[in-house]
Amino acid sequence: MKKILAIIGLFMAIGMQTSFAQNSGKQYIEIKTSAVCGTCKAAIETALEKVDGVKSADLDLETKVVSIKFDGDKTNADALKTAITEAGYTADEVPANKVAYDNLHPCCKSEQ
Ligand SMILES: [Cu+2]
Repeated sequence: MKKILAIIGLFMAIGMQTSFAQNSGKQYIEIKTSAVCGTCKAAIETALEKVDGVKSADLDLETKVVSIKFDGDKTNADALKTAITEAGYTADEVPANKVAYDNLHPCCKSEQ
């Protein structure tokens, strides 16, 4: 019986690895934001680095794109976008949280 369970477990492990390979482990994503200045850059990077599983977040102010390295077992693209929008900025197609956006420094408000 133990042997059968071990074999079943092995097949499940292989199956899971195959189906979740793209969503687990080390992941990298680039998200376009509405950052304007250095304050925005710091706010977005800080918000992202607070998300469990995020290894690093680096925003390029020229392109407004934030490059994020994260652990796909702990977080995902949607959660990362939510962290950005809740800081008051847009994340790709997701609009900024209205309240957070209204609380931004006036110079950090992009055209929305
Ligand atoms: Cu700003």
